[in-house]
Amino acid sequence: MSNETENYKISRRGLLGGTAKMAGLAGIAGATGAAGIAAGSMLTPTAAKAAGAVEVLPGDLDEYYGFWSSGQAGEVRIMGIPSMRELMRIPVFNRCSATGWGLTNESRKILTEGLLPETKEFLADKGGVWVNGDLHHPHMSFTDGTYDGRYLFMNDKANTRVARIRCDVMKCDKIIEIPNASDIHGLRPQKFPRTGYVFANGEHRVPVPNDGSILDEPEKYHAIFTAIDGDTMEVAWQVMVDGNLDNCDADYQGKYAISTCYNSENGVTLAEMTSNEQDWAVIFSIERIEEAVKNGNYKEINGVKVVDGRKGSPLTRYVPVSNSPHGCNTAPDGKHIVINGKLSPTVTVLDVRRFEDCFEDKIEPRGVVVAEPEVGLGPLHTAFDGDGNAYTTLFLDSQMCKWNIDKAVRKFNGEDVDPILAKVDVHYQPGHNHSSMGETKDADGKWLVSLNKFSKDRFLNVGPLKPENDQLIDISSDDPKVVHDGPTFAEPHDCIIVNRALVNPVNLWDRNDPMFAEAREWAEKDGVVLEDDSIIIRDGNKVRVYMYSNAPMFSMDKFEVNQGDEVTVFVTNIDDVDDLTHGFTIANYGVAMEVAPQATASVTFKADRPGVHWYYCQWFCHALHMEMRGRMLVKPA
Ligand code: RUQ
Ligand code: CUA
Repeated sequence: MSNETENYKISRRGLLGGTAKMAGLAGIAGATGAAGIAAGSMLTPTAAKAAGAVEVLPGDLDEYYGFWSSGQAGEVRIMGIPSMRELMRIPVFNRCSATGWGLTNESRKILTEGLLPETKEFLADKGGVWVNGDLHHPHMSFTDGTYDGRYLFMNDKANTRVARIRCDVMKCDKIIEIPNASDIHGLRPQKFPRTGYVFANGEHRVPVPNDGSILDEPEKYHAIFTAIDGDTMEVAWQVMVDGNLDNCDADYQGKYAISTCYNSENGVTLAEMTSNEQDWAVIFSIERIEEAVKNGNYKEINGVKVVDGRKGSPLTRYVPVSNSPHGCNTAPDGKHIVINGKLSPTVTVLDVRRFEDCFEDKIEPRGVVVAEPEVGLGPLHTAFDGDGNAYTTLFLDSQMCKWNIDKAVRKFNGEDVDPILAKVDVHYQPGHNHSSMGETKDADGKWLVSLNKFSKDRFLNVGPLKPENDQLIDISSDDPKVVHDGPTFAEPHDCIIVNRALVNPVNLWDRNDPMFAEAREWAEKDGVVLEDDSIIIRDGNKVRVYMYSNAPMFSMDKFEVNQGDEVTVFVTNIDDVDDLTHGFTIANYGVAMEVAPQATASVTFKADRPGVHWYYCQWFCHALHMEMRGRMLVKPA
């Protein structure tokens, strides 16, 4: 590294220096401006090779699945790690042109059945489904402290929802809207004994009930912590809290959940929200909450049991930490929880073994703090290896800081040790990071992904909107190294890296899959065999068209309906060959759907445009794929 770079780094620190709080706010206000970048050692491809980068050759399979969120794009992406190849996209809160998510009856059922009545009413003249979502945190279900490959759960900050993906077929199967809360942000599944609960933080405070009668009485605003039953996808209970909940995590004992909590001032403007020197980490006692619910110590609000966990309640403890903490990460040692300072250059380490004493008032809430190392400017999230080390992203410094938990605890106790082990430049402004198996007890310390919000000069210029930059860091040695840059579209907030042995998706759908249970019910009612029949059932002005697909043909090469009919087309893909997906698109009708092998998909539309309309298969399936089509005749009324 040149002296110039060194000097630049020092002057940048000096520039942002002052109080940590000012530095933080400056960074946020200016999106770090010009000062935030340009420092650091750029690792050229050759340098990466020299550093012993791995290569996943064509045809070789990755060792890990990566599950990536996509922020305001609303979907989940599957990556291969360490190749960083994008393998698949799973539409969740977004709509998808390729698969018909949001158009097909199967997806619309999932997108609508969990909405609150008032939301359904609100959406009634807007197409019936939300078209956007803001998906931050995808996390897998756990059994005994490690991933079990059953489900992925994720939040929607934009429209206050929580969704689930089935890992056998890699499709979303449930979406629920969370009542009483506003904007679900932090989300984590219970790690032990199993998931169990999925914990979801309602971030913004809103009046409860939010009926428009209150604006400037912040004392009537509340934030809500929600526990969802991950098996049934129903809200189990909620806790009313003080402050704004940000991120959360669960312990490895099944006793507590922890959330970072800013705005202890309960303010509604930026100045009000940042005036206190300290905010909180809130500890939730699951046992005490369940007890309160069982004993009837709750208020039923909008059909949900809501307990009072505000400051002073026996159900929670508010641990003072520095102003505006952000990430909340439980270490694989099962003992430590790291609260990331954001506006403070420190992280605060809590010891789970002291929580019981804290709830029994044997120690002050602050007594659960066992370390507070200074890691650098803008600590947002922390990941772990299996050797007691932590890796914290530094948003303002554009670095990843590797530090040792045990050394940080010893230093806190007065010993003269330096817990900081290494710093790696990342490009630029990292938010989340994640290590291979790092949020489980099986953290293996091989890979770390840094999800960087800015890519600036790292890729060919694509115009004013730039991709983000997900960097892969080899953490298997004492000298962590960036080995890959991976541009991504908006905005992978978070990801998890799961050993491939734990994820076993199927290749073909099961004909009895619940995903198309309704199609089976209709077929049964109509006396139709989905896999065998090509038939049109007329039922007043409702028309049901049943056909199957078998490369390179639809079983029906034409059908006729009348203008004004409500038409439902069911397509069953009877091919039972890996990778033989068909599609069904009707030209100039806004109809498109994916039909994977052995699946049934259906779509309902109004045939209000007369004429001949070709329907065709939009998934390249065969040498005669272009010929895989037929005609719909809509006879004028
Ligand atoms: S948050 S960049 Cu939505 Cu997970 Cu921290
Ligand atoms: Cu079937 Cu293309």
